[in-house]
Amino acid sequence: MSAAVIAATGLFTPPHSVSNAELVEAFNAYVALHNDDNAAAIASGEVAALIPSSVEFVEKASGIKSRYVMDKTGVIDPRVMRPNLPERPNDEISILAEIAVAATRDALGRWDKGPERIDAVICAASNMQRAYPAMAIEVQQALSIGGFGFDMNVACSSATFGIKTAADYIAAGDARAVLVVNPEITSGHLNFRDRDSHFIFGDVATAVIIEAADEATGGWDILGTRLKTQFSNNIRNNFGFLNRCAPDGIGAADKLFVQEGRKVFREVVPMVADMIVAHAADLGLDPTALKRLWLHQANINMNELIGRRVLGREPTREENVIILDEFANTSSAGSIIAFHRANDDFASGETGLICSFGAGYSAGTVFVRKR
Ligand code: CO8
Repeated sequence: MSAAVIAATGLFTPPHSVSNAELVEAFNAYVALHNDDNAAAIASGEVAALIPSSVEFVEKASGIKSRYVMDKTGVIDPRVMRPNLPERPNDEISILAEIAVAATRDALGRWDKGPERIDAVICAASNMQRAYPAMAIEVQQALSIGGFGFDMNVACSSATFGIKTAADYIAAGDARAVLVVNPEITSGHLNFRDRDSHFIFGDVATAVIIEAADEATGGWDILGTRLKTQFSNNIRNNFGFLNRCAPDGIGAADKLFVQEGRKVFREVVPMVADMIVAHAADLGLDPTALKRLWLHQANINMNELIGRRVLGREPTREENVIILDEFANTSSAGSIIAFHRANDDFASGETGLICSFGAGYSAGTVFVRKR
């Protein structure tokens, strides 16, 4: 049985950044168009008037200031309100696999070995390009990686579930190194016409190479991994292959992301904080002695609360890394971006925590120690 190491990480950042001001301007232009088009029905009470969004609310409620998207033109056009991403022919790599490959190339540039040393690819993300063939196999093909690949979806927790799966393959002797990619084009399933959530998400891709400890030079020892799920209806997306079979017809809104944000906040914070503290105790680690938390990036107030409960003090920005101000919620990739961006200053023996949480509910903890 071989212990596993996080050997390298990589990041792909999409070409377009959208500020809160730009997003809110587009939303409010859409609201004005809707209210004008439906003036008579609104006056008679048949249709409810839409209410504008506000930059101040978005920043105060979430901490988000901007987000990256794969296509900005459609997102900020009040008559479109979704990214323009043309379909590709079957002989071209899919857009999600393409950004996963870009993040992987970044990770490979930070690793002392090549793709021929990777024996498995896991694409762990909250939305897949299609049912099959798997994106992971496209990535394998694009980078000439041997072995096997498959896709898995645990919403925002996909990356930590993927890292645990990879570490288990290594422990079982099934692979020398495993690539976990997290391509997230969340703008494809975000309802930019919904005032409650139009600002929440952003696009990105991350990659993590997990390697057998006895083959690795440097990197991060994985001290322990733990996963948890608990059913909740508070974050849903009902898009699926059976939609077209519903005899009564279907509404479109619930085939995009929907949530009860307040309930999620209230229920997930204690669940995750308790999980982290219990997992640390089982590993013989003092959570208050962790040098850094790389938490899932959904909401700054959530991260500050979890940080306080875990570290037992008001964490500094250095201890509790925030990247959601720039990236928004990038689903599975958030904690990996935070880790990727803020780990250079660790000395050998220092410990930290990668932690994700989200729909399901689901949560994953990965404690790491610099080698
Ligand atoms: N502008 C101005 N005012 C607004 C706006 C807006 N845009 N939106 C709401 N308001 C108003 C409301 O009308 C309400 O007014 P009133 O008090 O008069 O009724 C007031 O602001 C407060 O509204 P809320 O209670 O909804 O606001 P909150 O303070 O709770 O903040 C948040 C909303 C930011 C959504 C917050 O609840 C939150 O972040 N919760 C946690 C969410 C979370 O972590 N979700 C995890 C989801 S990620 C996941 O796992 C899914 C993966 C799939 C991703 C891919 C799909 C795209």
